[in-house]
Amino acid sequence: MVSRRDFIQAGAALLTAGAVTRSAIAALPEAPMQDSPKTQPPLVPRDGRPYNPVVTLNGWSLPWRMNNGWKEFHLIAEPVVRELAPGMKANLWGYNGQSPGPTLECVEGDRLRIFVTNRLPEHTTIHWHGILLPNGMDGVGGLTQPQIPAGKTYVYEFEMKHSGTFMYHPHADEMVQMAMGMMGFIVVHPRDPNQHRVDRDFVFLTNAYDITPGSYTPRVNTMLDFNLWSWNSRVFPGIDSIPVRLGDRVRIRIGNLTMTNHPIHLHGFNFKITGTDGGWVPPAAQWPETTVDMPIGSLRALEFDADAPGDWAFHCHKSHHVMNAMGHDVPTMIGVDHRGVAKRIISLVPDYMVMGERGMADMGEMEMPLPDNTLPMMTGSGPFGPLEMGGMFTVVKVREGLARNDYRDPGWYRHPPGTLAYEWKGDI
Ligand SMILES: [Cu+2]
Repeated sequence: MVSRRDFIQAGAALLTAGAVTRSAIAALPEAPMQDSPKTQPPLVPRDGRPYNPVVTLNGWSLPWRMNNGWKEFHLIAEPVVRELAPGMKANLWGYNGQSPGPTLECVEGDRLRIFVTNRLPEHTTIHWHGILLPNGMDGVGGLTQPQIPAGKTYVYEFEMKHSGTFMYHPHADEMVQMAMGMMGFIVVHPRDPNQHRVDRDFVFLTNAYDITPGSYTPRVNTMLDFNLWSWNSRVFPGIDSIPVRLGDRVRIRIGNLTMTNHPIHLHGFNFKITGTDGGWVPPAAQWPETTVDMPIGSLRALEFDADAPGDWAFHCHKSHHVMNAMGHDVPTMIGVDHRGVAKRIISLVPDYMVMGERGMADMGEMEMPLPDNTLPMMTGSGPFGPLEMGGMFTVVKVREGLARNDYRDPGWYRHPPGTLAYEWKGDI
């Protein structure tokens, strides 16, 4: 019944709608699984209405089958192991092999039938955030439907009445299930593929985890003091870059399912907010920005013309959200001269390291011993040395001459002569 991991690994060609076996037609739709945390190529629609697919950052879109005019998806709620970045994995809950779950893509006017199989140890539901639908399909456990018990499958059926950007997540034991990573993206494309058309259309969710250094499972009772701030359950340097062709019109759709706001900042361009989970923003109501503050439980679609080549940082502007676990509790040592003290401590503790008295940049390049399964607080390296980042950070890489559907990392930008900051070698 379930098309397993080899289905996905067979390549992008198989990752298209309608790739189901004959025996599955009479039963539940297949539930494709994904075992890679890397950004997958866009899922080009093979049947149903045509549309221009999105690219899910460090994620994928779920194939479907058409059945008598219904577009059928099959989500499996289940425990998953997600790599947050190379060197750290987490025991999360998610859908179809990953957290977040796969992006569901459909078209305005589509009738959706979504099968949800619960393989969690407790009950769950799915709420379709922002979608206008019959009350009994809204997925609020206890209010609009019975909870889906462990081991059972429920079916949701509704028509997609308007295009836009939406999310899905449980409305059952919500604090635990969202802290464990259960969420996903829904994109409803316009009926006319030329409406709201862009060249590259990226999607991701913000989420956050509190994983004690050296352990694997999030502390689900944490309210505010998370130590891993992630995009699609990945942290820098595990977040893939966003490759863009020079001159492309680019849309990035972001949903916030954390418990705080995120001011997301893009270098090198100004953008406009063209959509929210309430719909498209009319052009007359759009204003230029370089930072969009993401309210909790909301979506923003930002758009810009990628008219400047380069490696442009793209990140949350809360500085603690661009660092990883460890170090939040380190005392501030700037200006403290502890040379004399350090000598005496080293005679007792030979491995003792003094750090922080000139700032904390040393931590970006120092290979500190860390517990297993723990990422450095400030990490990553670029063409000029350590980036000293973590968490919600990646790079929009704008390059001339990329192929239309090429989403591979183009490497680091080579700055033309005369366009790079340089050292003053004269008198000071
Ligand atoms: Cu943030």
